[in-house]
Formats: sequence, C-alpha cells, structure tokens
Amino acid sequence: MQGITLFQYSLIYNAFSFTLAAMAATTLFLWISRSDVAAPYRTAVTISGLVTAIAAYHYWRIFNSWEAAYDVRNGVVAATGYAFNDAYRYVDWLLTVPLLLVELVLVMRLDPADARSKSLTLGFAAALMIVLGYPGEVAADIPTRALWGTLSAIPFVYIVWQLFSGLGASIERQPGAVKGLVKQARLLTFASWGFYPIVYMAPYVHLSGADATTTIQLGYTIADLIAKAVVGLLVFNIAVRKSQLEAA
Ligand SMILES: *C/C=C(C)/C=C/C=C(C)/C=C/C1=C(C)CCCC1(C)C
Repeated sequence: MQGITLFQYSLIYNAFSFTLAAMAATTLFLWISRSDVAAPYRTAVTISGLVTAIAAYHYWRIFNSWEAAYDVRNGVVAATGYAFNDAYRYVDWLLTVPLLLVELVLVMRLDPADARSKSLTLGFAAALMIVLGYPGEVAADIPTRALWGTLSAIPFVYIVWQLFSGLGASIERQPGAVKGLVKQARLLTFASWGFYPIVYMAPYVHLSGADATTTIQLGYTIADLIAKAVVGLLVFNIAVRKSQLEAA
C-alpha cells in the first residue's frame, strides 16, 4: 500500500494495542466474577468472556501482523512487503458473532426449547453474514465489494428483524427491573453492529489506499470494543440484577 503516514500507522498501532488490553482485561473480569451471578446465568457470563478472549487472541495476531507489514525508520513508514492479514478479523467474527447472539439469548433466560431454536437460527444467520462479507472485504474493485456486501446484508437484516420482533416479545416479558438494561443491550448491539457495514462502505466514497485502510481498521476496532467488551459487561450487569431479583 502506498503512502501511509506515521500518524495513520501509529493511530492503528495504538488502537490495536489498546483493544488487545481491553479485551484481555474484560475476559479476566468476567471469568473471575462469574460466581457473582446465580447458576442459570453463569453460561451467559462464561460466553461473554469467551467472546472477549477470542477477540484478545485475534487482536494479538492482528497487532503483530500490522507491525510486520511496516518498517518505521527516522519517522518514515515503509511497507516491508509482508501483507497485513485481514483474515484474522473475519475468523474472529465467524466465532464471536454467533456467540454474542447466544450470550444475549441466554441472559434473557427463555424457555429451553425457544432458547435453543433462537440460538441456532440467529447463530447460523450471523455466520452466513460473515462468510458472505469476506470475499467483498478482500476484493480489489468496488463492484465486487458491493455485490458481496449486499448479499451479506440479507442475513444482517434478518438478525436485526429478529432482535426487534422475535426477541422483542421476550424482552417485554423480562422483569421490570431489568427490562431497561436488556433493551439497552439490544440497542447497543444494534448500533455497534450497524457500524460495521457503514465502515465497510468507506471505499465507496472514494477513500482509497492508506486512508481507506486507516478508516476501516479504526472503525472495526471501535465497533469491536463496543459490541464485545461493553455489551459483555452489560450482559454481566443484567445477570447480576436478575440473580438478585430471583434470590429475593
Ligand atoms: C465482534 C464482531 C462483530 C459484532 C461483528 C459484526 C459484523 C457485522 C455486523 C458485519 C456486517 C457486514 C455487513 C452487514 C455487510 C458488509 C460486510 C460486513 C461483514 C461488514
């Protein structure tokens, strides 16, 4: 890639490093605090920590790949010839996106049959969305990017529709004291997930080269922090509240 500035290089370098630390710390917190919630919610908290653990691992790989792709000498950044590997991100999403939906379904504590079928259909739609997005992400031209992006948007729309209609009814049945928090988790999920396709479209508006790379990497990183770490902590909070309610 041509002409990445030292500022752009350092911004992404530091964003990856920060995110690696944040994901690892969230994992530790969630797993250590697991015993603070009642037994029916422990799996939700374990899975929240698993999501941030998988992300921490991939940010470590992404960070190393970024470092290997450039050489910084006397304030000048030059490509080393080693490609920056975008596949880590998509492999991460393939694992974490279905788990994030399962985490939401579990903390709502639906009846077991309902929870199983919702986890399966939502998990499958999420995996399909990621698999269809990847060929577009690595495509060299805009029409190919747009084609796969549009295909990937079909399962995305299905998931959003399920979050608001299918799970909507179950959210209304949540105890009053946590209904607000569950709605917050859903809204934060919707807002952060909606950010990914927007970031994906950066090259559509004539952003290219280092500017496109910087926008895409920074955008996905911020969205990951919210969708995984912040939502994970919110799910933990919901689990704590529901445990207290049910104990009383
Ligand atoms: C932790 C990672 C998460 C929550 C990733 C979510 C990713 C998406 C919602 C991606 C969606 C995409 C589209 C809807 C179309 C364009 C291609 C994608 C894969 C960026």
